[in-house]
Parts: sequence; structure tokens; C-alpha cells
Amino acid sequence: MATVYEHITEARRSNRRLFFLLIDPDDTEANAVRDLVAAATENGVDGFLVGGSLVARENVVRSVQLVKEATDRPVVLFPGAAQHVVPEADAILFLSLLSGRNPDYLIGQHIQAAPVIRDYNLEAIPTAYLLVESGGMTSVEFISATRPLPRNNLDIAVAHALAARYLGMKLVYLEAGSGARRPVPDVMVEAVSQQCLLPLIVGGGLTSAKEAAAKAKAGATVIVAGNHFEQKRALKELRDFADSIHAVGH
Ligand code: 1GP
Repeated sequence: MATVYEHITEARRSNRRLFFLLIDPDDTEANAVRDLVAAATENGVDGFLVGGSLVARENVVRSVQLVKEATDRPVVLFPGAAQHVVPEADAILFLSLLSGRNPDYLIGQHIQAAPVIRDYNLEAIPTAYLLVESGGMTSVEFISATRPLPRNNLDIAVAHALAARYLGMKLVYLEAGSGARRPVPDVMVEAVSQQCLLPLIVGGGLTSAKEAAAKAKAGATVIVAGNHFEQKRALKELRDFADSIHAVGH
């Protein structure tokens, strides 16, 4: 069976785009989560991220189980800290907060997480996590005590993505932050995609299929949305997002 990373690189090679839905583990209403995941699966969502900055481990465990029960698509951990490494997921984004200069999020949490990842036999995908300034203080910025990259400086963003590649990382995640006022600019997605060549994940503050498609057109391989669907229970829009994202590159 192909790994999650092979699934993503194959999409990039064949110029296809993927739509991943972020599930917040603090969303504790089990039936609502099941309904959202089932609707997402029926409406073309390609995979699920599970995680957040400020969540309890037991909620991550329960959330992964719920999502796995409701879908046959890949379920990927998106951890905010080492204690969010839980079993049963298909893979984990092994995130290094490369936009920041806080050693705990560059390498510290990773040391605690690594033996657990080994013991659970999880597929670890080394990922450069680049937080981009989005018009307000996000949870990631506050919790990690790091500053985001300036949104109008493409050279700085490209330099971080290139450093990720030369360090051997396999994915770049351009993140505006959950519920961001402004998503990552299309021109930044384009510049990073063209110059870094690693598959790119883009998320944070996407509230319409049009915006999501714009990130896909700019070169993101995986487009992530969470807040919009969690807050609004906007199940009808799942198909619009998925179709607009999938239409790019065809
Ligand atoms: C956050 O990129 C993800 O880490 C998704 O953001 O919840 O704003 O869609 P939203």
C-alpha cells in the first residue's frame, strides 16, 4: 500500500491537487464529527488532518479513532506538541516550526516524540512548518512564542523553504493559522512552489472554494481547511471546495 507521502508526491508528479480537512480534536460532539467526516468523504475530501495547538492528548486519541471509523481516506496527525502523538493514524506531519527561532519547536518536542513514533510504527513525514503573518495574533504564534514570516517578503519565505529542502525535509506547510483573517498570499505560494520544488501544503483562513482554488492554482499540492467547516457546519460547501481544488491542473 502506498504511504501517505507517496500519495502526495504522486499527486504533485501528475499535477493533481488534494483537499484535506482539518479536524479539531476539541470538537467533542462525536456524532457531529462522524457526520462531518462521512460527508467530507462522500464529497471528495482526499484526507484528514487531526490536531491543534491547544488540545488534550485524550481528545486526539478519541478524535483519530472517530475519524478512522468514518472514512477510508488517510488520517494524518498534525501535532501541536509531543504528547499529541497517538496510535492508529496513517501518518504524522513531523513538523519543525522553521519560521520561528524557538528551539523547543525546532527540535525539542521532536526528541520526546521520536521514540513514541517508532513504537506506534507511524509514517513520519518531515515537514517544514512556516507560519506566515495573517493580520492578527494566531494561536500558533502565541503558543510557540515565535514570530511569523512577513507576508510581503517573498525572498524570506523562499529562503526558509529552500533551507527546509537542503535540510532534507519532505514537505513545506505554508500556514496562516487556524481562523486567520488573511490566508497566505497567492504570490507567496507561487514563489515557494516554483523555487523550492517540494510538495506544498497551504492552509489557514480559507473560507471559500474560490480562495482554495487560488492556492491550488498558485502551486499548492494539498489545500487544508478546518475552521470554516467546523464553525459553520458548511457541509454543502465541501463538494464546491473539493471540485474547485480538483479542477486545477486538469
Ligand atoms: C490550520 O491550516 C489549518 O492549521 C487550517 O486553517 O482552520 O483556518 O481552515 P483553518
